[in-house]
Amino acid sequence: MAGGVVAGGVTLGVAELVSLLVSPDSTPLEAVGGWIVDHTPDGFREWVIGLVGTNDKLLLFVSMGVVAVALAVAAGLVEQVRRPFGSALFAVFGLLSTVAALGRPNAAWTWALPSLIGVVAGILMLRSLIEKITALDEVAADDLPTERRQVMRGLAIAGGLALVGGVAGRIIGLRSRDVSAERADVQLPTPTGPEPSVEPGADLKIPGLTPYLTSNSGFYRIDTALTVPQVSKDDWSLRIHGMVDREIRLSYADLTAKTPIERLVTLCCVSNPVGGDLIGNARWLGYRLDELINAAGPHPDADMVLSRSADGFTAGSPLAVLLDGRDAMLAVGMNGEPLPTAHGYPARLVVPGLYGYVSATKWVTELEITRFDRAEAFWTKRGWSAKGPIKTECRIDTPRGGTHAPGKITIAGVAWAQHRGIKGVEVRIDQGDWQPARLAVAPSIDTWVQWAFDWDATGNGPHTIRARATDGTGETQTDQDQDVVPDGATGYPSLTVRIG
Ligand SMILES: Nc1nc2c(c(=O)[nH]1)N[C@H]1C(S)=C(S)[C@@H](COP(=O)(O)O)O[C@H]1N2
Ligand SMILES: [Mo]
Repeated sequence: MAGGVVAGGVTLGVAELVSLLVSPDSTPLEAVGGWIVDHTPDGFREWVIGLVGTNDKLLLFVSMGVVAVALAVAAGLVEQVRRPFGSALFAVFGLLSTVAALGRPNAAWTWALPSLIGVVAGILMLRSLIEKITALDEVAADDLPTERRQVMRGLAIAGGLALVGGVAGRIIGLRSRDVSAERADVQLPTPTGPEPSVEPGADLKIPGLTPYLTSNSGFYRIDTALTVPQVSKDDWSLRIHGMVDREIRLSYADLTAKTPIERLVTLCCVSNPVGGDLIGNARWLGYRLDELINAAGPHPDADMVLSRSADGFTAGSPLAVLLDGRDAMLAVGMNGEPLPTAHGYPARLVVPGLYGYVSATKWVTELEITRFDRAEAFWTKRGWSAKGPIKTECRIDTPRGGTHAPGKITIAGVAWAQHRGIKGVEVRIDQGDWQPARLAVAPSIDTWVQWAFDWDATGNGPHTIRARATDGTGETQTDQDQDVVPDGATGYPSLTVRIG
């Protein structure tokens, strides 16, 4: 039993050490974890995320650890009774892990090495341990106390070494890649024109209402990578290629020699349910995508930009949207700071008006100019719509449900229809008339807008509050409730309060 655990520890430890030379994403832990995430049915994934929120990745690693120990114990027991079936179990695991590693989005053949070398080391360890243990068992235990103790000590030392080696390998790996120190030293370039100021009237400062600007630490996060990619700006480059007249490759220095723009843009996720909080508004500093792409000379028959990240994520954006004059950018700064590592340091895309999954590629390294009928992006392969324009929506932030005293209650929230802007928000109490809410100042059509409505609450008992927004083109959001799949949730947000 202990033999199996020790051998399992050796496998993972050696694999971690080998991965230092290959890629952090090639370890069995990352590869198998990534495979599991990719093959989890959407419904189950959402149920788990609903339970544990963004601790889902921690939960995954912990459960993988438990399963790994159980497998190792089983392999040890089996090997003891029936050689070489325990070793065979290890080999099967090694092969599965190898296949998982090779199947990762940006894997090279070398990604097989951590699993293979790790599992060979594990099997050798298992066999020699089991041999020793069975040799001992053939003699009565108390006949050979010293030898037995020696073997046990050897076992403990080997296990300890494997554990220390594995943990050290992991820490060294994480440390050596960590870009937080270099990020702290980055000097952001100065944008053209005046800094986009947040006019005082943009924030109604109503208690319970989401602030107009979202802080970097409070900004929602969506990424498929199991660990946050660490990309050094010195290794980073952006390649613009595909259906272009001339391929371009820009280093970080090439980029920052250009003049950036700075804009307020609200980013939101297609997975945001009505009333959800997968949306945030920040001041982004970056380089106009139309200038970068036009410099490469895109072909007239191209209609998609497939952006690819260092971690193999892809997003497909309509080329026409990126070139239509809106402030689509390759962003390097967020709210006056270099991009936080979790938000794409050193560079990511920000496109006003498109959901993140079709546009906002973090740690972006490639823009392939192509066609929607030739290429498919990460989420499109998984059943989400190829195109993802943001739908007009709003949210009620305050009051919260529960019981409230009769009298004046301020109902307030945010509304968004990026790049079309918000023309109005209306509120309806129970079956009453739709009444206009007041709108805060909107510094641009690319951000959300705060709204508020003063309700004179009378009539004890439950009341339902609904809200709906009308975008800058005059179109009111649909009342049809739709789930987030395949292209974003719709429906009026609603809230029930008790007056009394
Ligand atoms: N590399 C990478 N970029 C990505 C994603 C990802 O999983 N990997 N998720 C996308 C999605 S679905 C959204 S909504 C936004 C979220 O950006 P944020 O994490 O900075 O809020 O990033 C987009 N860019
Ligand atoms: Mo998203």
